[in-house]
Amino acid sequence: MLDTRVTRLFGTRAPIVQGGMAWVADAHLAAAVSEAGGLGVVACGSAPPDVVRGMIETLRAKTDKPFGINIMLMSEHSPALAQMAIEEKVPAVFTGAGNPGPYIAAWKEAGIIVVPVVASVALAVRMERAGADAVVAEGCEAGGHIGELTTMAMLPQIVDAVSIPVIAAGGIADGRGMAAAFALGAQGVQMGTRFVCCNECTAHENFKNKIIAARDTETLVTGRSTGHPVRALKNKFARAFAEKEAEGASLEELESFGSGALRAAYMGDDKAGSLMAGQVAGMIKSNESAKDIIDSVCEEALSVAKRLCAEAK
Ligand code: TUI
Repeated sequence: MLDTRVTRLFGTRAPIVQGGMAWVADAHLAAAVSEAGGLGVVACGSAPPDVVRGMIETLRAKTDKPFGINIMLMSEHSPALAQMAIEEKVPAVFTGAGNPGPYIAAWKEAGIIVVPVVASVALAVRMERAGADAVVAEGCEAGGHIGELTTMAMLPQIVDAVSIPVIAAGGIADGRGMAAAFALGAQGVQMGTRFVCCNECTAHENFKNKIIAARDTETLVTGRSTGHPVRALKNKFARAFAEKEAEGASLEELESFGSGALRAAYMGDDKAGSLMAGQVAGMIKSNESAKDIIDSVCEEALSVAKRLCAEAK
């Protein structure tokens, strides 16, 4: 269908990676995405290794297709999770929210495909030198923990700076976004928010319905003052967090206010929960199966490419 360096790297049918969203990206979502021809990714979030082992076992009982795990490097468990990935022989490890440099050699030795999520050219270059197989270039349109740069500006700069394949993330939810990312030099895309509204995603329907109801301007970035900016849907929690931040609350106070908010959103508390979602929330209008999402995104990207070719004549 769409054969790129990214499909060949992972052995998938489609060059689509599912974002490793803490709580939301469990074994059920990841298995459905992998089974549908994309790369499903189990998010470790703040879970300890034994919980993630159980998730990997559940996923492997549902599909024999390739998959990945995402290690969020701010987690206290990340050194143990890095080791667990080797013991479990996971096909691919993605990392976020930090520099995975110290782990890369051991993962490569174990035959694991290593894909750090980066938010700058400098980190992309460092990751290539350290042996990464690809990078995810994630712009600040994304939901959750973000960097400074937009996908549109950052992606071509990373593509020019590295030789490994680049997977675009942040602001992509359909085939037009995929075609745009490919025009900028990406060879794959990662989508998170679109997969929250996936039938196989176990997040509470209150969370999914908030994304489906969201308009373009309904996300908010909080946490810039703490050095950990996070994009989420505007709700009671996000507004209260922004207010505390503006009043100069301490890092400890903000951290304790925010702790547990991601789990609360997953469980259906759309007021006290942190409904992390990207700026594309306004484009998502319904829940669909993982297969329908992957097939329609690829089909639309191909039809955009054909239209551009026809218009270029
Ligand atoms: O990691 C993400 N997104 C996330 S992690 C997360 S869990 C969380 N929960 C509560 C508060 C905060 C986070 C929710 N969403 N995306 C990948 C990503 N990585 N985006 C940006 C980065 C990044 C930023 C700076 C990666 C590396 C970096 O610098 C590392 C260095 O040392 O230079």
